[in-house]
Amino acid sequence: MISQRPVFVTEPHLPPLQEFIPYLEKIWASKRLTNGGPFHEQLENELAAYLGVRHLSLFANGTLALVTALQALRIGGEVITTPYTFAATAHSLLWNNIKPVFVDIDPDTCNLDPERIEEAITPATTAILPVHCYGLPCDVDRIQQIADVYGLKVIYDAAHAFGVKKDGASILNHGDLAVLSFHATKVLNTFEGGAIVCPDAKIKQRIDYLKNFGFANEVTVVAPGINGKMNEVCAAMGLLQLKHIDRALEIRTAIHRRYQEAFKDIPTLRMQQVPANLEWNHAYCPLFVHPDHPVGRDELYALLKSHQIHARRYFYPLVSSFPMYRGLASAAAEHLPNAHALAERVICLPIYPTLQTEDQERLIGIILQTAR
Ligand code: T4K
Repeated sequence: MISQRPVFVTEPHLPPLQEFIPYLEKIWASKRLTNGGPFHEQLENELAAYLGVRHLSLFANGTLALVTALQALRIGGEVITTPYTFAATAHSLLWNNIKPVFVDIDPDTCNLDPERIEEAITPATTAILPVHCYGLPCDVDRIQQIADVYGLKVIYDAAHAFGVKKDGASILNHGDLAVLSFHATKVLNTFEGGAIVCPDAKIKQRIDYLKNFGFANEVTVVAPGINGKMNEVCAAMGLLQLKHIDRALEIRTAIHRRYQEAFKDIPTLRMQQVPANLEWNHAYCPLFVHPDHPVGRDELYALLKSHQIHARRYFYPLVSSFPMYRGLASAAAEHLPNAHALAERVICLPIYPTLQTEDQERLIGIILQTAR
């Protein structure tokens, strides 16, 4: 009998519970729950070493990290960003009273198209906030060139880009700052969590103050900071996850390869090309359904749902279509043709380490049926 258990776009990776208990016992014994405890410090060090970055500052979630990264660099005015992302990217700008300026994406990478950035720069532009969408890197060299010419800061929303390397080097070292998410749905999760990757100790210091109400010491408050701290339970979870991450990444790769193999001969179903010099994390598995495919994207989404397979249309609708953004001149559909086309075609297929092969084969079979 064919299984009909529900399958979601993702499922959090959870190491065996008994491996987590010793961490909890330590927290119970020390009564150190938050405010930069020992697990917090250990995770900052271990993550920096694992990722190949100089410094990072842990956060309660990726959104607070984004908001704080903008504060840390004193960004204001206008910031160029992508509409093809999760709401948090642009929302972090509004929370800082910054005007988002949407620029179209490259249809192959789904990332900000560098060739469209310069025309969006005005005297009010202070920074670029690109997203390494699905964990596939932006054109970091071209973006840095533009930023250097115009004197702009670059903050990468690297929420999807945990562990991604190009030519053997971490993609997280690009830009002035890069922001990670460790949300339950991410490649490495701490239940909720995030981090800012910092190039030097000085900016990390400022960020550490900002995430702790601006306290520099017991009696000195240097900025109107926020409470963005990661607690000890989440930090402990991160330490345990690090022990399992390499295996989890291997399984993701194998799952992605099975999808690629299954759809490779169907011209109306496209998956992204992964450059040979890239160590990708397979954070998501977007499939692009061409308008000539016998079954439309939304029909396919509904068909999968009827089989208890809950794929997701990341990122539809575009952020630029949300009510708080659609009045902006840069949100007009005619400026964002590639982003609109991809948002209409994309469906993200389930990919996570505990995805059962039989479930993956079942959903591949349903999709293949639509091609006949
Ligand atoms: N920048 C970018 C580019 C991002 O993608 C995100 C977050 C951020 C910034 C902000 O980072 P955080 O502040 O979140 O750290 C999910 C996530 O909530 C969100 O973190 C993520 N991006 C976004 C792409 O996806 P939803 O609304 O799709 O989540 P939800 O609750 O529908 O979860 C999706 C599926 O995952 C569920 O159908 C089942 C499964 N799931 C989810 C959760 C939360 C579980 O099995 N267990 C769980 O605990 O946004």
